[in-house]
Amino acid sequence: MSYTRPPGRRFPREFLWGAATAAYQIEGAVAEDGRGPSIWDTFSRTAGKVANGDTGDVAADHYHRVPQDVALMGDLGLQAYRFSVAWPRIQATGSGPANPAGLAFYSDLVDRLLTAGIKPIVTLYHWDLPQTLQDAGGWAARDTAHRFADYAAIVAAALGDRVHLWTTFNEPWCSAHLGYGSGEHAPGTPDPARALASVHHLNLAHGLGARAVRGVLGDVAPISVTYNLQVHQAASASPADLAAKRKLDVIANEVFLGPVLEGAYPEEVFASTARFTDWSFIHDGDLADIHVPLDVLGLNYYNTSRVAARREPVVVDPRAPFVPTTAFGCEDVEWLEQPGPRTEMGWNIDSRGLTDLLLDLHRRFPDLPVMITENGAAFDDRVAPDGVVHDADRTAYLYDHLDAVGAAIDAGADVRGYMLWSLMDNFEWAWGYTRRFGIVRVDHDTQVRTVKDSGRWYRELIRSGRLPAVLPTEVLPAAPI
Ligand code: PNW
Repeated sequence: MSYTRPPGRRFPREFLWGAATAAYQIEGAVAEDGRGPSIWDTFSRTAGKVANGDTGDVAADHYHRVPQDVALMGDLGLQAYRFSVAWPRIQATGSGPANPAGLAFYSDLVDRLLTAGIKPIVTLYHWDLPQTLQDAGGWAARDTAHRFADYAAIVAAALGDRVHLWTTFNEPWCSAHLGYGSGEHAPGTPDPARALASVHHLNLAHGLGARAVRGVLGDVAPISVTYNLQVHQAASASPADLAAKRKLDVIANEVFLGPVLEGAYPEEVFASTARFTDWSFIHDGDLADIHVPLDVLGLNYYNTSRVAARREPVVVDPRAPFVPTTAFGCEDVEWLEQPGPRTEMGWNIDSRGLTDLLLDLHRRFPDLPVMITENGAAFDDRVAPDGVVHDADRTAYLYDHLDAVGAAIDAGADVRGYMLWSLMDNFEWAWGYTRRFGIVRVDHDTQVRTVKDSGRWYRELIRSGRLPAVLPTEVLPAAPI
């Protein structure tokens, strides 16, 4: 008798299955127990910045619901939970002595997770900069990097070896490029010179923060950083379109990957941004500080984009006012419409892009394991009369992307885990509460949590460790009637 392996993908035994959130998006309780204001409190209270004027004042009220939320994670069978620590809970103004109530909140959360058999994955910075530090220049000011290192040491000392994996930063691209480029995120003031200074100071803060954590916990402390690497697909293989892709890769990805993983900025970026800055904020010794060995690279993946060189020559008047954009110095590049289906964010769905990205990273950094620290989708969830959310489109998105992760693993990529975005519906930044990413529905009026169909499907996947060869028809999107 021969044994036939069941079709589908079996993930490695040690593969870590989890879900992710971020402090400002779920906690609420923004003025409790000594928390100071952050740039997102300020931004969300500024008219016109967030849909419906929504704020994180209450969010999913997680601050008051830790026991039940951890129980929910246990019910879902999560093996890991990725959350962020709110800096303004630890230091209300971003410097000075630690606030014991803030530390106690996260220490209690970590203990409860461990008791439930869930590994804590801690992000030190998920965008909620103390407002006092913003008033002193924010990430455009070098001092903020030193303040971050002090804060990182405080949290490391308090949570210590109970943490499975430390992440210094979540998506510094968003802090610099959305915060000071497009202005869609806090602080929301487009200024390319400050954006590029922020890029460098975020890199510096990563290096100093990683060193601070290891200074407290020893070199054994596992450290990562999370990037939302942008996948730019060239519209053709012409030299002009490939050059356009490279130019965007440099300004979006290489300005982080280069210094952090290779110890140098890509040379091209100095020329493409010369109009905005001379990069004199890079001091002697900074690159050595930034380039610390990492244990894991965190990757957030949602979609791809399609790019080309503009056909007509572009003449830029250096005295013209800055047009808000995240692609500094890329006026000669154009974005094309991606074909295919989209999520409620308007983002295209392209799971193949994830396999390709993981394999590219594996070829380039063969010794650096990767963790998917976010992946998921917003859809227009409808609640059935029985209270259930039949979110087959979300399940299909998750299925396709996990299949893409499995394909990359089978082809040799070292992927250690998958943190689904998100555990629960939450404050989706500039979109407020109008976009839902959760596998658990949160009623934003009553705070009642309801596991969606996708959550039940994910629990079964975790239990079996195996992705079936085809998505069972009962969880496929219902055909339009
Ligand atoms: C990430 N973009 O944000 C964040 O890490 C999460 O906090 C967030 O909720 C999630 O993705 C879904 O949006 C992003 O404009 C926000 O390209 C905006 C962009 C990318 C990522």
